[in-house]
Amino acid sequence: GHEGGILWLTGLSGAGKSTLAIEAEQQLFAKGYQVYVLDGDNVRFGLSSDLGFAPEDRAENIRRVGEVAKLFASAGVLVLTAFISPYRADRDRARSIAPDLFHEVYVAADVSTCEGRDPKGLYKKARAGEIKDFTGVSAPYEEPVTPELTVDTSDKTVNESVAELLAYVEENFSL
Ligand code: GGZ
Repeated sequence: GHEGGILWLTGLSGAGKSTLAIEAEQQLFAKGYQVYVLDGDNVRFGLSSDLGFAPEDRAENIRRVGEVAKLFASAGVLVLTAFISPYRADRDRARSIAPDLFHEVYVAADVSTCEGRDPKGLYKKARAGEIKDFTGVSAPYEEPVTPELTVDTSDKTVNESVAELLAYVEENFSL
C-alpha cells in the first residue's frame, strides 16, 4: 500500500479547493487509496468552532489542521486539506509539523475569477462591508513561492483540474 501524506491545498475562497479535494478523494478511493478530506465544512464547525478569521485565529486553525493531518498521515492515510491558509508563515509552520509528508498545492485562481464565481455570495457581502477581513477583498492572500504543485483552475474544467492533482498523487504515492 501507499505511504501516508498531506496534500495541502491553498487558495482563495471560490478557487475550487474543496471541490477539487472531494472529487479527488472519490477518484482516489476508487483506485484503492486510503484518503480523507479536511476542510472548513468538517473542521470549522467542530475542532475550530471557537475561531474566527482574524490573523491569529487563522494561524491557530491552520496549526490544528496541520497537527490533525499529521496524525492521519502517520496512520497511512493520504490527507487532502482544503483551507484558504492565506499566510505563508502559517503554511510553513504546518509544513514544519510534518516536513516529510507535506506537499503544498496552490489552487490558483485570481480574485476576479473567484469573485465572478461567488457561489455563496460571500464576495458580494465582503464588498458591501458585511463580512470583514475577507481574503482577497479586505484581508491578504500570500501566494505560495515554491509549491510542490500548482493547479490553475481559472482556465479549465473541474475534471481537468482533478486530473492534474491525480497525476501528481500517482507519481508520488504508488499503490
Ligand atoms: C475568508 C471566509 C471568511 C473570511 C467566512 N475570509 O468559500 P467558503 O466560505 O466556503 O470557504 C471560506 C471559509 C474559509 O475558512 P478557512 O478555514 O479555509 O480559512 S483559513 O484557512 O484562513 O483559516 C469562506 C468562509 O470560510 N469565510 N468568513 N473573512 N473566508
